[in-house]
Amino acid sequence: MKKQKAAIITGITGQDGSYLAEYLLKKGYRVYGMVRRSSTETFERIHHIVDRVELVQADLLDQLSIINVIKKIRPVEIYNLASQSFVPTSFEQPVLTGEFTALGVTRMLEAVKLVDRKIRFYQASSSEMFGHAPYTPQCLKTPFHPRSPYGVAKIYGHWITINYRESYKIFAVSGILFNHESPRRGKEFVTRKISCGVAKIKLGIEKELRLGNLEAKRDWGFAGDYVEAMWLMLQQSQPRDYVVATGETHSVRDFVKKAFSYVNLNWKDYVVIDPALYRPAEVHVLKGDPTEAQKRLKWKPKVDFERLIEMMVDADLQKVSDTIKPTIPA
Ligand code: NAP
Ligand code: F7E
Repeated sequence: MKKQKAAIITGITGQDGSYLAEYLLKKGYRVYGMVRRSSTETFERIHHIVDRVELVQADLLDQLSIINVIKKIRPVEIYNLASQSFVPTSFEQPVLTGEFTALGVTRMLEAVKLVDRKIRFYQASSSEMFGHAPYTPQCLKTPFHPRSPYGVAKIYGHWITINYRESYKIFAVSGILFNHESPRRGKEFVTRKISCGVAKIKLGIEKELRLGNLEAKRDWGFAGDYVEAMWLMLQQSQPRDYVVATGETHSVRDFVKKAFSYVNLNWKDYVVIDPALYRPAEVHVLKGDPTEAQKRLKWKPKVDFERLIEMMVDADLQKVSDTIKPTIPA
């Protein structure tokens, strides 16, 4: 009988980790999720699969805990998705962001180097590394110009991954993923903030939605599609980095307009611009060139911009209406 492959996902409790865990379970992997200790459980996104994955405790800040987990599990693949991923927090906590998002990657790679150099390693790089990009669309050749401590930390993670590949012949690759969203997106990110806000306004719980810069443009895809690209990158014969994107860009204003009009509301009646939500340095336009991923990985996003918005608004309408349902006495 063929032995089941084991994979470790760091950040399994996050948006991408939850979709990737589902994807790898379907592929027949034994899935191990690395979780940090917390006083309350953060398993909301994986509650439906928690009995089919194994959770192991370690922290990106603690080298020995990572080595011990990898030694115990001996995975064939590691997906390093854990990080401090919210850009505004990186301005408030730049040092901690560097510890998690930059040095955390070195700790993971050092553990791979020490325990088993045959383990295949995926690093979650980001379009935020392009930041103030000199041209559009962005591809692997585009120079980096990050605009936040988060973007800077991700560049460190990106290059240390390449460095371990070149220095120690580890199959270590970076996926430079452009923004990807879903009903499981954290509520502080703009798309989910909008879908939650629209649902609450539609259901009469809130009267306004406060937002920052509506002119920023992003290349938004669906997280469920993007985890497939992560897996495909680790199945190739040669390690190589990829840009993963839809190749389309839309402004925050477009997203807002479509989300409100989907529930027959006019966004202008509800959106309030709050200058406090502007960033010290903004990334104005991002649009990725997914040609190489399409050609070599045969990867293509399935969910388009409109469908993504509808999916997120529908899910939040359902969640919000569940919370306001009157309780029927027994
Ligand atoms: P997310 O929802 O914010 O999840 C982050 C995960 O990291 C959570 O599971 C969190 O665990 C874990 N984590 C944070 N600090 C940790 C530590 N010290 N030790 C162990 N685990 C820790 O992020 P996401 O959207 O799924 O993104 C996944 C990865 O892709 C991140 O590295 C992100 O920077 C990167 N990325 C995301 C996008 C995007 O558009 N979503 C695009 C490009 C790159 P807790 O539950 O304990 O907080
Ligand atoms: O902001 C503008 C804001 O926080 C998008 C992370 O997953 O993707 C994400 O980073 C845009 C920015 O995502 C609000 O100024 C306006 O221009 O949803 P976001 P992000 O910063 O692009 C990359 C690829 C990652 O790697 C990151 O981990 O929207 N915006 N008004 C707002 N943004 C927020 N959050 N809240 C607002 O009220």
